[in-house]
Amino acid sequence: MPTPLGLMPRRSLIWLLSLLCLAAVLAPTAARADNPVVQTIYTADPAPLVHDGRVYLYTGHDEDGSTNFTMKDWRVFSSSDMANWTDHGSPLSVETFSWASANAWAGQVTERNGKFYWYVPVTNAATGRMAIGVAVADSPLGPFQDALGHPLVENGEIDPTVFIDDNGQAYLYWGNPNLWYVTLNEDMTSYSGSPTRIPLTTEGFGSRTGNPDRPTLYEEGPWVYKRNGLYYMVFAAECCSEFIAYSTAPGPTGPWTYRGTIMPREGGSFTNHAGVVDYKGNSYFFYHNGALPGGGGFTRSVAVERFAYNADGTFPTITMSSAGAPQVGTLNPYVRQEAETSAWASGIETQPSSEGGMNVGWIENGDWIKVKGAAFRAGAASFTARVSSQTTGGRIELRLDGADGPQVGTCTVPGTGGWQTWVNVSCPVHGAAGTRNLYLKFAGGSGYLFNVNTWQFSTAP
Ligand code: FUB
Repeated sequence: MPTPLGLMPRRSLIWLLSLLCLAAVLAPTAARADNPVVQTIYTADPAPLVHDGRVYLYTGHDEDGSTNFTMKDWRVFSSSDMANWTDHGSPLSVETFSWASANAWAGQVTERNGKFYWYVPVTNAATGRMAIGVAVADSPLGPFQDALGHPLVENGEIDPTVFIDDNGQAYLYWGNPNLWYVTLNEDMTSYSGSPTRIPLTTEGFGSRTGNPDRPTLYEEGPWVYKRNGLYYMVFAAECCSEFIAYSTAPGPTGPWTYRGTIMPREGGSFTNHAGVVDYKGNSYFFYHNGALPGGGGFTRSVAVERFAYNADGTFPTITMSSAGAPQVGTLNPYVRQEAETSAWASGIETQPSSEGGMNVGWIENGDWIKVKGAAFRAGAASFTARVSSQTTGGRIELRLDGADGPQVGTCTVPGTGGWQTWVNVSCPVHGAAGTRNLYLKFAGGSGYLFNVNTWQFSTAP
């Protein structure tokens, strides 16, 4: 029979309490985890861009069941707090390039003079080789159009990264197994001179053993940027499995010096691919792994860690976490929020909405969405959501702190006659105050219940 706590010897009690504390720290905390960033689809090859106060995260998209980099389109997500991410769908696919046939692999977006340029590798249908295309848009969310109608450059190699130096000179780097660059013209869609091969020396890119064809660690996925006058080239190293390493140089074209490992091999995907940005005073390291259920080398997921450079500008070692990056600030529940903005989504999927943007769909009983750090301040009085249902609807339970946490309101969703026939539903809210993690938990009968496009709380008059 267990001994009541009060009767335990003091030493055993301290031991038990320590164990309980340790268990609480080590317990799997699915509800706390915010990595990977996207849970509704598999994503890969992150390319973050900071623009106008938001982080835009461009990714590849591993198809469900992919067994060999089956990738047909690219995706965009954005965040203003590094914890809640909005799904913006797919503004670019292989089909955007009339000359391409397959392989929507790793690219990067940059902005110049109000236009957004997305450099991507795809298979050129005419040659059967990988080529680099460039798409252009007026907004970071697209829609992106093929800027040229043909490849920008083609040599059978992949993974473009684009960098614009302080003097306005832009460079495109790419390559696997080699490493190339060209100097882009100001139009960002043509270049001067010919592609130049960056010497892959062991001083520049470390040494690999056991592969005479590839004597350095450089594998693929370069990411070039400049910080405090130093040029950084972060890259995927030594397949397989890959780790992330980096080199630095005094100029954009070298000479490069190998600086070591940033992220060791881990995470259940034999590739990794990095993107690095500074945002709101912190530095962030994006990468991918196989962390979602069903995840692996061809079903990857993008994740992010916050980090700080060492005082001398070198990278610390960064390891993968399930916690992700800390939230910067809070989310305002009193302005209209997209339902596809979340820190974690369980069970649901997203789709383009007839009202613009995306909506949350394929909702079944028990699915939920976590919105991190909703600042309810003095308290919410009511909740309104824009919903649709081709069936008989269901309920949105408003819960705090966890998917089974305290329930502060319940909104009934009726059938609306169609999955894109939208109506507003409202319900009273009691007990939502302060800054809390909000869970929209979906309940009802069997099958798909309803869709949600937007939601918003209001305070008492
Ligand atoms: O996603 C396809 C390829 O896998 C990318 O182009 C590489 O960087 C590797 O991540």
